Amino acid sequence: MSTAEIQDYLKTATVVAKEAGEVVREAFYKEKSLQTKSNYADLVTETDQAVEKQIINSLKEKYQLTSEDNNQYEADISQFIGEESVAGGHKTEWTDDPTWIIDPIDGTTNFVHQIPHTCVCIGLSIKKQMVVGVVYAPILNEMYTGAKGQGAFCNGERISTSQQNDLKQAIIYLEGGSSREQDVLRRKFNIYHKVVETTRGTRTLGSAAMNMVNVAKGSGDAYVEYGLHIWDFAASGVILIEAGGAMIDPAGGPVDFLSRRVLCASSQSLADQLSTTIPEHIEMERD
Ligand code: 2AM
Ligand code: CA
Ligand code: CA
Ligand code: CA
Repeated sequence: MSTAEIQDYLKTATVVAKEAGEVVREAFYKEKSLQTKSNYADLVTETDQAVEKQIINSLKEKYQLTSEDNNQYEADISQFIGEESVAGGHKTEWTDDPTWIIDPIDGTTNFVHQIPHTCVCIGLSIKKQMVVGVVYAPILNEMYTGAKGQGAFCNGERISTSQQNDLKQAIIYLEGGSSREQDVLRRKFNIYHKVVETTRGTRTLGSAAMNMVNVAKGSGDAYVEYGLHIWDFAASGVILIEAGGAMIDPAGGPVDFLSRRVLCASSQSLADQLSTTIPEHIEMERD
């Protein structure tokens, strides 16, 4: 794929994310229509679903994949992986085809509670390699973009990681997550304990993508998570890598987007240190 083609995809994703973000912003201070998914902490709103449909329809329109009936968009979803479409029964089938990977609202709980760290995520993979990533946080007015080999930007300004190499001086993002399974929580909080003990501090933004882009711009140094899905970290992953960061499996070795696990850091050295510090790794059921 040529640089010009990648640029075109990035431009499209940016425009579509901006339009989606307007819808999120419009709904942010209004009453939400809310449902729970797997448990009482796993939320979805009508806005999540509406925004995902809007994004998919806009991308189909741009690349001439329009179906006559907008409600039929799920019929040819093979090149789209979106959280709410998967929740609606579509399996995560990630192929070598160009695939848009969409999280319409990352940080739904923040969105529901009017906490501004909430964002629209759009990534593009080609041959299972992430080539474009856009994370737009409409309440914060932050548009993060990244394209393979072309750097990472926030509102058009180049961003880079902190290059922090000393775990003792590092700030690590961690999340409680939305699982309420006792075994997962016990392991998560063992990890939490060790990370607090060995680092300068921990932070929780309530959005996987916001944690990742903050590491990408040097506001904090690492993030480790178990329980994610590909749409939670595909787009922000491109931005992080292009900003000079490293993304690995928490137990070491290359990241696997279907493993539900990720460790990202300002540098490879910090990623490796954090990986070996973590006392146990949570095995998740793969996507
Ligand atoms: P969401 O808002 O799109 O559902 C909160 O912990 C962050 O992690 C959010 O980015 C949330 O995405 C994502 N997340 C969702 N389910 C999770 C889980 N079971 N474990 C960890 N993170 C999860
Ligand atoms: Ca969700
Ligand atoms: Ca998410
Ligand atoms: Ca979501």
